[in-house]
Amino acid sequence: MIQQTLVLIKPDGLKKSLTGNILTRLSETKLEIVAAKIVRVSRQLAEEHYRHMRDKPFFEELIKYIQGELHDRRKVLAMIYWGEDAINKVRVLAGATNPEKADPVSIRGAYGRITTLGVYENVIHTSTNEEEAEREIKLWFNPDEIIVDIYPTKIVTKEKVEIKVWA
Ligand code: IDP
Ligand code: MG
Repeated sequence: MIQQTLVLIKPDGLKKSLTGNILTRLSETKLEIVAAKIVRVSRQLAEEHYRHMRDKPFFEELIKYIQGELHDRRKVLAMIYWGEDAINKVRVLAGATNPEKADPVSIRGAYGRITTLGVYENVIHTSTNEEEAEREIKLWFNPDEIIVDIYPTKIVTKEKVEIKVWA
């Protein structure tokens, strides 16, 4: 089945200069990148992205982590990978959530670590299933940032919207 999945290179991945390595590993999947951007993650976006974790004792640390406050890199690289069986293919390459339990040749197994404060720094996020992928992709991207039509869209007329343009 053709699917799409959200991939984030988290701030620890960027700080450790792993972007090239991770993209090379992901290219083994033969999936296509159909959207990509660098994002400065707001608290609101972080909380919404990790809303399923809000009752965890490490939630506050997790929010700081994805916002880059633990690594002095206030950005993530957000991408959408698209193609046959995309969700599972990327999940397998990423490896288990806990970097110590992840297959040592997976991305998380090779590059992740567990900090003394307890949050798993596992360098990459990837959606778990189709429902999560849809929720996450719609949270991180607008339709016109994606070069293929993946979910239904509609045209709305917005009045008095202020946008920044080149001066
Ligand atoms: P996933 O990223 O593999 O989908 P989730 O359960 O959705 O895993 O958790 C989101 C993120 O929260 C993980 O990637 C990891 O950074 C962190 N995390 C999850 N479970 C734990 C835990 O038990 N201890 C510390 N950090 C965790
Ligand atoms: Mg998850």
